[in-house]
Amino acid sequence: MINKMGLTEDIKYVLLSEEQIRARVKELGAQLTEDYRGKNPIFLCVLKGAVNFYADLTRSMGDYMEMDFISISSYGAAQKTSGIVRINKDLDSSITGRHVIIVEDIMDSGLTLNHLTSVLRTREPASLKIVCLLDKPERRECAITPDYVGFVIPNEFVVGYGLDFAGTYRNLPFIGVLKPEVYTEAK
Ligand code: PRP
Ligand code: 7HP
Repeated sequence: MINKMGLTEDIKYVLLSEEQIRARVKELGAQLTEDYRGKNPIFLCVLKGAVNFYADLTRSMGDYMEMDFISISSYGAAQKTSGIVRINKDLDSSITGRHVIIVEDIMDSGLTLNHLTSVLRTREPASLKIVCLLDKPERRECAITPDYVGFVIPNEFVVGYGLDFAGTYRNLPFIGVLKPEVYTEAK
């Protein structure tokens, strides 16, 4: 249950401001432009959390590229990633022989991306890399690291800029930490 007090009133503090995010996403876009120059990569958006990052990152790519989208969900208990991923909407394009960059909002336990990359590798892309806006390495439960990271963050539950709590807060333009009373049951 969410005890909503108001979209911005529910936020304890801003971890990453709009300006910080904008500047870092531009840097990542410039880096990816250099690294993939002439390779016509496919940027793969993992719905839904990555949408805002994806829209900004792809617009800072200064060379040819293609877009595709995948919708996945985890099997298992509601709040806990199981690592077994169900594909709700698969890619439209073939990635065989293509350079693929998976765009994600956050790597937490790493189980989701661990599973997704093993599924995508069976399709034999020329290369497969991960760019994550946020990395929470303290929470990692498997041996995976993103190839490109926007920000390494502490072990706090964050929302905004695509990240949600129970489907809410994705539209916040910054990334913030929720007040505990928002998600703690009232006694
Ligand atoms: C979030 C996020 C990653 C995953 C990271 O997705 O977008 O896919 O959790 O967690 P992990 O590293 O512990 O596996 P979520 O299942 O919340 O779906 P969403 O993108 O639709 O918000
Ligand atoms: C998933 C997720 N979604 C929103 N905020 C976080 O801190 C998260 N970690 N893993």
